[in-house]
Amino acid sequence: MAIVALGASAAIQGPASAHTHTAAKPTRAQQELLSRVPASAAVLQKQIDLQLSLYPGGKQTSANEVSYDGGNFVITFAKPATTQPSLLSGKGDCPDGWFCFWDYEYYGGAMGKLSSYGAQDLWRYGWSDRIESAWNRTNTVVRFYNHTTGSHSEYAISSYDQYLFMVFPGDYDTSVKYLADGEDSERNKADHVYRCGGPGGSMC
Ligand SMILES: [Ca+2]
Ligand SMILES: [Ca+2]
Repeated sequence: MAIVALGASAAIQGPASAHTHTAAKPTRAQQELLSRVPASAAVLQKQIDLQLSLYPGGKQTSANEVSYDGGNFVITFAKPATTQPSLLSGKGDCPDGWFCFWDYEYYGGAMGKLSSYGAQDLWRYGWSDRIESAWNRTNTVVRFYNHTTGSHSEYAISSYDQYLFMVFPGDYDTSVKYLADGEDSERNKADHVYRCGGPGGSMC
């Protein structure tokens, strides 16, 4: 397995773990339900139930939140609304110290958030090919990658992963990313993220 070097010297690899993608692939209807801005609390709960059945291991922690891996990865579902998803900003849901990403541009729809260093596989939480906006509230760079083909460790970025974009730390224009119409080469593509830094990690 080839490991892509990010920056001057660092090769990035974490604990070995097979990246097998054997779980059932959601149907188009299931995907549509998960990505919808729910019209009612009942639909919201259906989304959460579906999330937990398709991607086991999570726990519902509030009316609109599901938490995985002891809080390592948290999904904040959009609150029930009848307006267009693109008009709903969930930016206020992203806490300091985390990096957050949304299903729609301009922080719309469901939000996922992570704060761990190193590589993470979004697929295992049902977040492949969904991201249209992101905000980095950590203190290090976060990079987003598109998985192309082949399998590799869940906790590494490999030569199979195509770099898409990065978001910088700090409260600047460069710490947010919108993938609007016309940015189809990056939009709804990310499958892996890499947060630079951490003990022994690359600063990229
Ligand atoms: Ca999306
Ligand atoms: Ca992808």
